[in-house]
Amino acid sequence: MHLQDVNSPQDIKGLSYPEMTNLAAEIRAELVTTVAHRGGHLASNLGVVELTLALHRVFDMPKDKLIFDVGHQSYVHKLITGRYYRFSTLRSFGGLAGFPKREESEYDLFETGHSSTAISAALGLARARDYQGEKYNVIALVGDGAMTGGLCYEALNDAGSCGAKMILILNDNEMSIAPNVGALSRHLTDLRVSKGWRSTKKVVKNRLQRIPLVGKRLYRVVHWVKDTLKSALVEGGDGFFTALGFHYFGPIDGHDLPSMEKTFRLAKDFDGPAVIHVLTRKGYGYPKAEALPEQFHGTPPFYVETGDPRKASSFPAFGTVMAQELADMARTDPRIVTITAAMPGGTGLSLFQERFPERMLDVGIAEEHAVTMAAGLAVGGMRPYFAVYATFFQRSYDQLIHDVCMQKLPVTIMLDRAGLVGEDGATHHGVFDLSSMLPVPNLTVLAPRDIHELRAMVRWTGTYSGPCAIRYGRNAIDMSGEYPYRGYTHGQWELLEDGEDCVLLAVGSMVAEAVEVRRLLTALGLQAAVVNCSTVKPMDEEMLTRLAPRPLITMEEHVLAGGFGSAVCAFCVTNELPAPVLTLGIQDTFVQHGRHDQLLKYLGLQPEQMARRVAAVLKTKGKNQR
Ligand SMILES: Cc1ncc(C[n+]2csc(CCOP(=O)(O)OP(=O)(O)O)c2C)c(N)n1
Repeated sequence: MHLQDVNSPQDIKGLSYPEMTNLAAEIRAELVTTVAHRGGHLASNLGVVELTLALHRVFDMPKDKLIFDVGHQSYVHKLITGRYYRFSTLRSFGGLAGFPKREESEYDLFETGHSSTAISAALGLARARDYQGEKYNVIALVGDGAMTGGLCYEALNDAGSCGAKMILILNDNEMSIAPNVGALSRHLTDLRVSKGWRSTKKVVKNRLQRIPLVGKRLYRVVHWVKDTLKSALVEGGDGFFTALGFHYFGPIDGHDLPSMEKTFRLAKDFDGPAVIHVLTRKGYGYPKAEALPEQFHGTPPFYVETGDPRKASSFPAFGTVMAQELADMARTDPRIVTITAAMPGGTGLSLFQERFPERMLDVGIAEEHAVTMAAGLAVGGMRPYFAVYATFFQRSYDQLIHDVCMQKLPVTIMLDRAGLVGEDGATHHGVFDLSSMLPVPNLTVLAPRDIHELRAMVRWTGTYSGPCAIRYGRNAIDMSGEYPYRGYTHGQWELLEDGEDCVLLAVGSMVAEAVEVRRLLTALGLQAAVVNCSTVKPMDEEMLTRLAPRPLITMEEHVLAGGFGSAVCAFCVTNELPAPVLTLGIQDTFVQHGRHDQLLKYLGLQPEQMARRVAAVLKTKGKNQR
């Protein structure tokens, strides 16, 4: 049986273990080839090959329900649930998603992308099953990194006390994206140590007992030392989960199919909440990923032979610039401290960490905690900067309002990956931040046009004593060739180009697009002004009032509802100015995955499309048409 013959999990249930070993090797080869071509989450998937196969052999999906936490490790599951032939389209526009998708398959029961949701969702399902008198198993597959998220503990607390039958598979590879952090991670290490002792025990027992005469006595002494040491090291062993009302199985080797299957069967028969602690190795089977699991957690397309990315980025990304600037400021300002929620590399903060290891705090996947903890730091006299992807910051909304802004605390949020992120898709686009932040009193909201403006804004925050958020996108932008940056003045927009026929009011990444739209409009005989609206809140009301008599067009890589365009409309209506003739942004829809430029095109936000719409609206409104 080869991978291409596997149409459903039924096809692998009867295979022998040697056949399964071959299948696992074919799956790994397919993972490496496809991700090398498309980019994606490689190391995590390589680590769960045997684990996923064991789950599908012991349980009866889709009758039994499997929920992936985060969902980035669902590629193996996709390959054996009828999607092998579409797997080469992974993460491409119109192709398979990189995360579970209900519309893709009945085996993708619950959509994920953000971390730490699976135990809650599984408990909900288990309760629904019990309310409806049905019989099936519910399994949540959760990584040790995801277990740093607070939602997991709310769910464990509830599940352990309600006693519903459900299985939590804890996939422990000692890594989040970066090495895992926190007290639970230490506890899991203790459990691993206890396992080490258990296998050592077997070896020691066999070897010592083979020594004539003294062997048995010596073994008893060693055994006593071992147990004493073990209890000192493990301090209650599996106590954490059992204290919460879960039955604990493990730890077991997540690359040993037979022992996993044996344990899964035991757990299947257990009537109540159970946790199975499975040890896996991230990147297993592809030496480059095993050696560099962080780099291969989420990788751009790469060369299989060398592991090198196919395309090198040409100048520093926004996150790098942010981290460098903060590190420079931190030399003279000892109050500056940075925070990441398990993303030191992605946010750029690892650069800050290199220079100030004591002043970079990795709190785990705990965005809510990060913000409230930042508020505490600020009250204590520090200047915290929390660098976080816009999509994950959605988690911290109440903390932003209640803990930071109400108290006017000097906490700065560096919102990375704002706008469309591309291949990671709907769960990861950062397109709701302005709508949520603009209504919050006391909060300053900024969006730089390029890396130079970001640098200036970061520097400015050092002089500011209130809450501030700075949003920037994934792709680095440098406009200094055509528009050298002249410096940041808080509350003032930047008029980059003037023009009589209309005014393009653009935010962040859209400023460079607006320049392009202007060029296209010029070719149509229309003169457009271009404004870099870098302070989204407060707006430059004076400039807006001055420009409003001309037809206004707003441009943002963000949903239209409640975003920048809405704010401009509201200002104009309130101040009896003519409202914008066109607001360009994302309609009321969840945008799927694909290349950034493809998504912009799909949404009608490419410069040519925007220029056509602007020209059309100016024509129909009959305003300033030459
Ligand atoms: C709320 C949230 N914050 C951050 C992330 C980014 N993220 C994706 S996977 C991951 C690490 C997950 O580690 P783990 O659960 O152990 O899975 P592994 O990749 O190690 O198998 C992080 C931090 C996320 N998906 N959701």
